[in-house]
Amino acid sequence: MIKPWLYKHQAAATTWKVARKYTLIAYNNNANPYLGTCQFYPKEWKFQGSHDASTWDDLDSQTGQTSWSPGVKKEYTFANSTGYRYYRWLISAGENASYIIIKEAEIMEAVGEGYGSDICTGGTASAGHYTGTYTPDKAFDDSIATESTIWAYQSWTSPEWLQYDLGT
Ligand SMILES: [Ca+2]
Repeated sequence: MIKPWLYKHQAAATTWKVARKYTLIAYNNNANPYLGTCQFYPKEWKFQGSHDASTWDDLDSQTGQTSWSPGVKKEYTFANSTGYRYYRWLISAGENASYIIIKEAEIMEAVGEGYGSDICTGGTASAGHYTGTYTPDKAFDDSIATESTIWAYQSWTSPEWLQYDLGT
């Protein structure tokens, strides 16, 4: 006989998503009406997965990411065979000390020969910090339409993180 608690635990584990790709739209050379030309993009980060939001496994590491163009979505793929509930970008360097900004972030699983659609839906976004109304969920709202649909942290210090909890 299968114990109910065991069955429930196994069922939950099978829903964890195995991330194999992410995309980022940063903030670079945007003509801001108040700040002028801005370069507030991340340059170095690790993409990590976790089962408990406490212990993290490194899945991807990037340095020297300085070739951001306005509105361009940068794509990163990596090897991974483990499903996680939590994923985050642990940002260790940015171009500018004034702000760190992400306009939009996506995470995908491998599907067939390619990758599926964004799995960051129905869960909970969080970050180490944010400024004003530029809350972390704005990095996952599928919009780069206006200056208000961004996650931003002013006078930021390293390390800073942007996280998505896919839920149970
Ligand atoms: Ca957004």
